[in-house]
Amino acid sequence: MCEMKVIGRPGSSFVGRVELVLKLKCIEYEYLEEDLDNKSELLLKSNPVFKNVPVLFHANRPPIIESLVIMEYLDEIRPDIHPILPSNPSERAQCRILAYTFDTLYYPWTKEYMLSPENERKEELKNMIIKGMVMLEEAFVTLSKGKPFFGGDDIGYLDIVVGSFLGWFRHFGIVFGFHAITEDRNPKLSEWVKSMWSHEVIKSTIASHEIHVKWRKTLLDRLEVCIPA
Ligand SMILES: N[C@@H](CCC(=O)N[C@@H](CS)C(=O)NCC(=O)O)C(=O)O
Repeated sequence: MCEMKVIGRPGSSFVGRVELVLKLKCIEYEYLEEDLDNKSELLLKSNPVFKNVPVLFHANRPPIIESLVIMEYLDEIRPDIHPILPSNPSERAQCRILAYTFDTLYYPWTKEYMLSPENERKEELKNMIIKGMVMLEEAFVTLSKGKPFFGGDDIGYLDIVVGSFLGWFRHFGIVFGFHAITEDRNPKLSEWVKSMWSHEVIKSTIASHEIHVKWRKTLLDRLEVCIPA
């Protein structure tokens, strides 16, 4: 029996982060698929405040929520295999600041971009995302020190935080013709995207375009339910 279990949902980048770390650290886990339209007792009991996925269970310890917290937890309990956070405290702090920025700004912008029916707002968000990716390019240059990943020679914390959204970036390109990362604006990040997609663990974890299409449809359907007639 696996001592690690993850409640997840296909196409969730946040769940993808956790699965990426588990795979990179060669930790076996059981995946418990959640129906977010009909939440299980297990989810409601283990994450009663946010009621979202991922949730990690490790043996009999209390459940752990929030993808970034879970990532750090896994790094702490398995520091010997594929460490993901840099050992230098200042670089670690930079990584955490960028992850926080990504989750509190860039992610809500991308979510609103894909759900907004208004072209004017979409255009505004597109420009905000583009600026965000230019800032991320600068951070990449500093942190990667000329190596292919934020983490250096191999995938690290920020590669996972940002890379878990590569499926959505691909989706935006296919569906809206919007490329958040381009060679002229983000030459280094474009190389990074190629390195990421050629990494076996990334290829086998990021959900397919079809799953992203379904997930976006679910989110749009939910919005319709919420709009008063
Ligand atoms: N900050 C959370 C965000 C998690 C999140 O938003 N998960 C979504 C799936 S991608 C979810 O479970 N949403 C609940 C719902 O749709 O009802 C994290 O990093 O884990």
